[in-house]
Amino acid sequence: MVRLPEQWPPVYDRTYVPGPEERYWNPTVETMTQEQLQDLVLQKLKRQIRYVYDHSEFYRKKWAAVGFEPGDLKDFEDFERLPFTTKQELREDQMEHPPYGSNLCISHEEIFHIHGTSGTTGKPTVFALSRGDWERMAEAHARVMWAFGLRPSDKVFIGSVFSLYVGSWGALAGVERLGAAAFPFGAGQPGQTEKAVRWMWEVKPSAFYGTPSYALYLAEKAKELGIDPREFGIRILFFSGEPGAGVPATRRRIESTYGGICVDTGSMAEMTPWMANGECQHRQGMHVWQDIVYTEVVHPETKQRVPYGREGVPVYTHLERQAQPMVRLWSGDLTLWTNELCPCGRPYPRFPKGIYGRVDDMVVVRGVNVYPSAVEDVVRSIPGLGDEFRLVVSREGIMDELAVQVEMNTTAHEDPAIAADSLRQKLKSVLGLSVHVEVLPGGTLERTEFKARRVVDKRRMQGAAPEGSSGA
Ligand code: 8LE
Repeated sequence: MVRLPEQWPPVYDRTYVPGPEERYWNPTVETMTQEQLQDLVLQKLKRQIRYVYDHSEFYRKKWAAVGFEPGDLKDFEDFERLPFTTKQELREDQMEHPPYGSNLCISHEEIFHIHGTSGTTGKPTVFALSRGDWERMAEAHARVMWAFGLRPSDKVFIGSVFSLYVGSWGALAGVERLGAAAFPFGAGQPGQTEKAVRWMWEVKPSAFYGTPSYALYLAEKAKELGIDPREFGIRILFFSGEPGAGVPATRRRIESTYGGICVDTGSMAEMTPWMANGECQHRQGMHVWQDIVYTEVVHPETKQRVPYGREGVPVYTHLERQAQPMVRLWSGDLTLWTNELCPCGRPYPRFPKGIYGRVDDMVVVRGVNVYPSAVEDVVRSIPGLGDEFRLVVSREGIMDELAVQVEMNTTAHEDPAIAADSLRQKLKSVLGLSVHVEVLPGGTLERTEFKARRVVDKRRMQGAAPEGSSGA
């Protein structure tokens, strides 16, 4: 039986940093067997659930509907009786009980940080954190960052939007806790990408955090300014926010462009700043750091946990959060999980193919489910093609048509017709669909400093109901 510290939530020694040669930040947990880990997770889960029950009106109400009380929680199956929580539900609750909702488990005086979403997909959601939450999430970030190779000697350029993007704040707190130098540069202001290139060239950061789309755009800008991104000297680029770092062809492009390793991390803003998912330096897919955030992968329809080796929707539960804990938060994403051990030896399950994307981003064309990330993998595996692309879905008569718009790489010498042909054939074999390919000159499609939106579904504009799916 693994012994948990007496306190819940745990209190970590803020001054502790392992020696640079140490493999693990928290060897006690990271070298457990899978059985020991399960045991630890269950103990933490019981305490988190008891805490939530005692402090959150939101969950007490939800759980009363299924007749659940914390004493009922003996094993993971008991836990699976609890209803899911959706983003929509949290939003509605915050509208009814502004601004934090009825899931605020601490007093207003105890709030240490307030964050929120930018509200691109609806009304913004507010997140409150206690001081202890902030410290624990910084610790969690530092632990995952250590696993992918970040050390106190590193200089980390944070090239993502601050203000309402929690990912940037989590990265900053983690870098500070780990003892590396943080350069919280941000992104998204007019002219900032050009400035980023100049600052990076000047300061020579050894690590970069942002979105994969932005890293590719930044590299393009650097080349326009006559700078080879390899000259920045970056050895680790880590990402969250969208698929990309887990898409093999994108990973290869980022690595060959910058000369550093590309690392995938990330879950959802509601879960972060805790880093729930993140790769180690072996980069065999994101580890699901179960003792930080308990993650289940469940079948989108039956809503039952799927066995390892199967695909499903990640569902997240905090294990160390006081202010606004999430219990069984439905992500609406799709992934595949495995518990085959990674060469790093950590006991955590993994998402070996990353997170494919939101179920909402998936388009159904002639009965085939198409994720933009699958198209991305094909586009970026063709050398003559640029990094940017769009999926345009329309309806011709009663038939759905998928067109993929791509750009020629500005420095490529390939014949556009040959590149288009090769793309058409590869898409056909990967998606099982005939796709119309449109090759555009380099620089035609809009770039993003944040997360890319690459699907244009004209069926919606045409008033036809697309075959599609939605999350819970
Ligand atoms: C594939 C986790 C964070 C703060 O970086 C973030 O982007 O949170 P946000 O804005 O709530 O967006 C969450 C969504 O981004 C997820 O549901 C998923 O669709 C996508 N996402 C985040 N990280 C990844 C990702 N998709 N791979 C990732 N590594």
